[in-house]
Amino acid sequence: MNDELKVALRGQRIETPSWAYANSGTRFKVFAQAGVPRNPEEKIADAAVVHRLTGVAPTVALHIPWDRVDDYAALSRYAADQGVGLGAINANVFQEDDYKLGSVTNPDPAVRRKAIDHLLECVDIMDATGSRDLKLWFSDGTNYPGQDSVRARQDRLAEALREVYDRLGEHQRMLLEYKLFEPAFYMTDVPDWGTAYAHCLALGPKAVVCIDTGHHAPGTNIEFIVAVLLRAGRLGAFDFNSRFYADDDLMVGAADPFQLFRIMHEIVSAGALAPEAGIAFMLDQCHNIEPKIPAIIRSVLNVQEATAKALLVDAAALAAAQYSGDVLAANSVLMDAFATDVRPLLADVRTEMNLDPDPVAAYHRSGYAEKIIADRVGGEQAGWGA
Ligand code: PSV
Ligand code: MN
Repeated sequence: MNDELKVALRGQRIETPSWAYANSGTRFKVFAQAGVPRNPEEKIADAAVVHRLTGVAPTVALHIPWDRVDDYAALSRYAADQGVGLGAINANVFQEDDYKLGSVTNPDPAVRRKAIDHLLECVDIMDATGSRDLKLWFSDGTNYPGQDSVRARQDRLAEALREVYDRLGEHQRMLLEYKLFEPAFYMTDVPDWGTAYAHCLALGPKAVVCIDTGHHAPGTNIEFIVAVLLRAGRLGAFDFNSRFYADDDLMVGAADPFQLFRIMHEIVSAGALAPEAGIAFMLDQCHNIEPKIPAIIRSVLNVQEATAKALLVDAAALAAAQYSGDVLAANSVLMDAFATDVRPLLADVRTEMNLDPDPVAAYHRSGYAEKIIADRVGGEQAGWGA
């Protein structure tokens, strides 16, 4: 049993986001940190450090235009030299003045054209980087009742998604991400998993839903959404992070490790953990006040710990308790797994992978933090939005 579990943990893949390595903040203040990357290459170098120390973070997601370069094939080669690959390409149709009233749902056809062209450009980039996934999140929505027609906006969205979907290559996918609110406050055009799922169904099998764990109303049962989308074959990815209040983008597993465990339990029990199952486990976080690289390492470890606990659930005992209607026994099976301290097991897994059992301590000992602070002088630090 332990062997199988260790194989699953060794094979786990967690993608880190380029923007988490850059400066970020709230709308009140960005607190710059020393040594932060100044360009996509330096973000990739930091992601490679996280992978070298954890062994399970072999890809880094890009956000366009924040990570725009002249030669994406060269960027891909640079990443490979560092020991990582380029992952999902995240489109950005939320930061230009033209998008005040929406991007692909904007009432103005010229703005819609501009937004769709950007999404198509992202597919061109995927061709160059070899990325499988195009991640689409739209800030589109309205602030006031009556501001625009809900139905017309859905039509415009469907039309835009269709054009982009038809441009995808055979092995490329569209990840459609939903978000309840923000920046639009009355209505978001893709507010929930049901809306995202309905669009994906209409598009075809290459369109799948991305669950950002921070994008729900408080109290939402996210693991239920996971189960339903898995059953429908339309769960494509996670944007992992933690929230206390809204879209807080804190470290995954920090606010509610039990929720993360419940999510991973649905994944494990559906046999969807291995990369071949096609679920991309990505982080989408901002480290506004804490040092970024150790925070990202900590996040990877938090996902691993939740996964190890989910793998420890005694599936046979759970099924027997469920079948016999033994409510308390069934619940105990889950709670026993959740209460297990899996840190020694994960330390063993790392040792067997020739890694330091404590990646955070190894990072602090490595001198990398001091090196980037000394090296990365001059130039402009990348920030959320650059
Ligand atoms: C939107 O809140 C979001 O979750 C989308 O995934 C964006 O691409 C990302 O955040 C930007 O940090
Ligand atoms: Mn996200």
